[in-house]
Amino acid sequence: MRYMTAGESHGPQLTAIIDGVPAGLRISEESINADLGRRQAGYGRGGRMAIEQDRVTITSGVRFGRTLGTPIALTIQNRDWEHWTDCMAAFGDAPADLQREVTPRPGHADLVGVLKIDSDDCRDVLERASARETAARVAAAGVAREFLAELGVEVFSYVLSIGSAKMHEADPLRDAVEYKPLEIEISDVRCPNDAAADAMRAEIDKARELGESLGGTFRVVARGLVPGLGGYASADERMTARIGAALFSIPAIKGVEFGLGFEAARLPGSEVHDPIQLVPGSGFTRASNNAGGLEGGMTTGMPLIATCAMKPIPTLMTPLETVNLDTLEPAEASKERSDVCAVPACAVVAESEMAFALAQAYLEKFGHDNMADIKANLAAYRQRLKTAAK
Ligand code: EPS
Repeated sequence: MRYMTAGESHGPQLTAIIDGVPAGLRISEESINADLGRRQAGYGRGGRMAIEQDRVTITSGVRFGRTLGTPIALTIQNRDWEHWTDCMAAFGDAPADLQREVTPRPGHADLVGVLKIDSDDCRDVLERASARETAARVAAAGVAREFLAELGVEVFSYVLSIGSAKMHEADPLRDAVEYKPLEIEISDVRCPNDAAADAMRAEIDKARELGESLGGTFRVVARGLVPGLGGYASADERMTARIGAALFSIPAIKGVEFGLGFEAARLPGSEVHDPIQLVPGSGFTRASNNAGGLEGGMTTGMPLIATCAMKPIPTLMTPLETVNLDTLEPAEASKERSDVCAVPACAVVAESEMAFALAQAYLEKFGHDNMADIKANLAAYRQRLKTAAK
């Protein structure tokens, strides 16, 4: 299963095509729309989110609410397009009064992008490099999420820090799986701790006043996985690499850790590795989950826990120094409407990326033609693991 997206931030629409989805999977536009809504939300978002109300339209690959096993095409309209029809027209000449973007923002794709494609207008780059594209990813991954849900897998995320405001966790790798999705979803910073959430909002307010932007960290957790997804034999089978690549593909992600992550490099082996236990009639388990659900490039069956770091958004209302690409003189970087903080939104995108990577691994292991065969294969595998543990 794979997907591809197309679309500019201020073009008419975003498009995603997913190929390799098994037949017989029940999907609903409502649940994809719910994920799109979660991606749009969050304290610190900017004016664009007041314009958009992202909703998916599915135009192929689904009949009577079930997938056909054929490519699924999804689109999301950009409501803002109506304000950009001249500036972003696909054909015709550029308007005489076109304002080219010639003051690239440090931290965005603007400068390196125009150098790479030989353009004199950063808009040729930034329209696609914008994180708006992640709406199409969330829509595509909505199908993967429905697939995982049918197999008993849940993927959720929560925000750990925004700027210097951080949620305290006594035992992070245990706490991470205890949070209830509802207490995360009702928080506008996706943080289940009220005091930490207040501190995060205060940081965002302060940043907005200063013309600043803020990054942060969040965790993505997948529960209900079977052991043995991915593989140990070859580099491209390893889930650590595959999920890591998926998470690093999200704009602004600067760090990804699994389980203890960097902390594991500081501790002796006896405090890092998770003792193996046998639960008769059920299977093997671990006394702890420092590995974050991955061992030898495969899932262990314990919750998969990734912690991600997002850098602050590059568009600053108090801009940094840049160079004007026309005059080659020092200048202030462009400022256009943007978000002060999009960490909660980024966490939802990361859920989507993790869900897609996990769905691919399930399809590899249990077949990909249709849901009935996949479920039968999964049940047989679970039974073998239980029997082996008698
Ligand atoms: C975004 C839409 C964008 C930005 C943001 C993410 O809308 P606009 O550019 O019209 O304000 O709010 O993009 C960025 C942070 C970025 O760096 O490009 C969205 O839909 O998520």
